[in-house]
Amino acid sequence: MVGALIVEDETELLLSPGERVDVLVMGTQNSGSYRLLALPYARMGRSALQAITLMTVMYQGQLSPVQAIPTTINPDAARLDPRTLNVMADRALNLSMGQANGYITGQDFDVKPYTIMSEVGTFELWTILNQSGMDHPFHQHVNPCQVLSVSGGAANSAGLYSGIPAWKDTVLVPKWGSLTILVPVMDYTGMAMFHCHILEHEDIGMMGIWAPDGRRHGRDVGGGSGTAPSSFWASPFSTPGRFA
Ligand SMILES: [Cu+2]
Repeated sequence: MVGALIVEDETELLLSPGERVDVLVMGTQNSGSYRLLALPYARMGRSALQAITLMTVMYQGQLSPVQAIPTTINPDAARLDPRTLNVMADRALNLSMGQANGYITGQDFDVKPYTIMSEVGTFELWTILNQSGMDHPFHQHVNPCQVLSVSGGAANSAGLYSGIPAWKDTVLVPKWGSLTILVPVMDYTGMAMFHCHILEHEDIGMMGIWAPDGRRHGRDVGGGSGTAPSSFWASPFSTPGRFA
């Protein structure tokens, strides 16, 4: 998902559930045994108790002449400028929890799914507000996004993806913070999802439906009605339950 080198000389990287990065590691230490660790992280004030060893790397022998890490991995990767694009909608989605339910803009998926109807060939701005005291990794299917800004969370994490040409489908929304993403709406017929990637939160309702080609059903391109018209459910391409 990442099209360019994002950080250099980092020894830690915050990864939320479902999130992926490509990492290039230089072995410049002395011969020996080195561990890659999953470190404790306090996502809601409590910290996990211990680090987990993900991988142990052993190496020995002479160091080769040190090669520089390339400054560019994919020269075709570019950041998009929303001011130059056909931005059709500017949406705000609120993530919240309460009474053992999860919500997107007040709507529980199991009761009344929050629904976005887009138009293929356009772009949208989505601002996801986290109205809870816990981090939520926001994941949208089908079309990866570019991060425009993040507020809240650790400063080095918040600024990580907002200046580089990375394509992301899962981005952390810090507790009491917000995330703004640029979403290209590509050619896709039928129903996709967006949800918190902490599965317990998705399962209690923090999930919504996204119809990238929903405009032909006649509602919600930019209006943010949050509900799907019956014609959408009647479409042969949009069968409820097809949440792949
Ligand atoms: Cu969550």
